[in-house]
Amino acid sequence: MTRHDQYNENVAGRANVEDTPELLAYYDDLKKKGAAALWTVANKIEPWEPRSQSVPMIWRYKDLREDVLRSVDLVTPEKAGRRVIYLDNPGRSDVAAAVGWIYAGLQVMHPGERASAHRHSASAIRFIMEGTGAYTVVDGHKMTLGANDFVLTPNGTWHEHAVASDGSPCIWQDGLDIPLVNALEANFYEVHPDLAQAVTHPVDDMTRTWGNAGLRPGTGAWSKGYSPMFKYEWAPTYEALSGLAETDGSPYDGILMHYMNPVTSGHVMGTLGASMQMLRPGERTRAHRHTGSFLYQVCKGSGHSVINGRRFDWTERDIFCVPSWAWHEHANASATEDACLFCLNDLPVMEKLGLYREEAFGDNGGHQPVHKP
Ligand code: GTQ
Repeated sequence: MTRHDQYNENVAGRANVEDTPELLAYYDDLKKKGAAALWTVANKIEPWEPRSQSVPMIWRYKDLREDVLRSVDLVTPEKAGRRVIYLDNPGRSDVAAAVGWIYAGLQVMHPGERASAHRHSASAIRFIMEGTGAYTVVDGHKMTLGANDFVLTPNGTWHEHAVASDGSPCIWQDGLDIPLVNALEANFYEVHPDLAQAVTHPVDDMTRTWGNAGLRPGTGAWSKGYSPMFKYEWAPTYEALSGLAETDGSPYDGILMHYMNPVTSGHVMGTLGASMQMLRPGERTRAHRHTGSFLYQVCKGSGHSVINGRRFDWTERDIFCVPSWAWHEHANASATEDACLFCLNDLPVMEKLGLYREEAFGDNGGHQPVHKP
């Protein structure tokens, strides 16, 4: 029982009705008619504050990588559709989410392999973890991808993934809003009639057109609800963060930059946002919490995060989640090297619906007491 639940027992306006035989019979009668008494569920469906069902957790790459590679010998991309090992949060298994309403998986592809083109109502990002030669085609635009680059496949866009025959085996993280779109009962899926798309534009044209600091193209309007940039590269991202290393940054996040739709300055897609943050050598942030679901991937360095009082040590390529309203703080383990965390989140949804809320951890100099495991 939380402090709030105990308090709840004696608070006017909160449900506090004891079962009697008469009431139980009444509830049975209502159930038969497809109805129920609000006071039997009110405290559950209207908690004092968000109660995430997602479990804070870490997926360590050293534990999962071999299993991901093994899938290559077990199934073909043709048969599996997509050869992916997904991250199954024990609190969210029923909706196949890694955290909140966000799905994530690790996909592996060998040189010369290709997944057939399809489109769906769910939006996706694909973040490259290792390997060379990966590319994605989105609505006829081909994007080449290296480690720590990511590509958008926004809802409704035709997309297919492949690895060039002169590349090396690639593993990437898929992140999609599948659980959210399913919760909204709005998910459609279609296979491309030709199974493969024609590339109808110069390679990497969308990033070359829209990815120039301080410049926008003189021709061509863009009014879709997602970024035209499609691919975001690691090198300029890291350069931008490094250029800010001398500034104060955020006490909760170090140097954090959101990837943006260059047309609106808003999030990259309507339902999924992404950011990259740098923890400078020796940096330890203060704890805070906010609504929204957050899935981090360690791109560089090592350190730890404390999430709801539990310490999670991480190193490159590990993935960990911060559920909605969970206290969290991060620390870089190195006194000489920076650490970088990529983060996929549902901030665009929280912000658009007016549900974003944030709170600082006040006690103990802004740091959570850490529970012993
Ligand atoms: O490539 O669009 O990991 O539809 C799961 C579902 C990837 C994809 C996943 C998908 C995709």
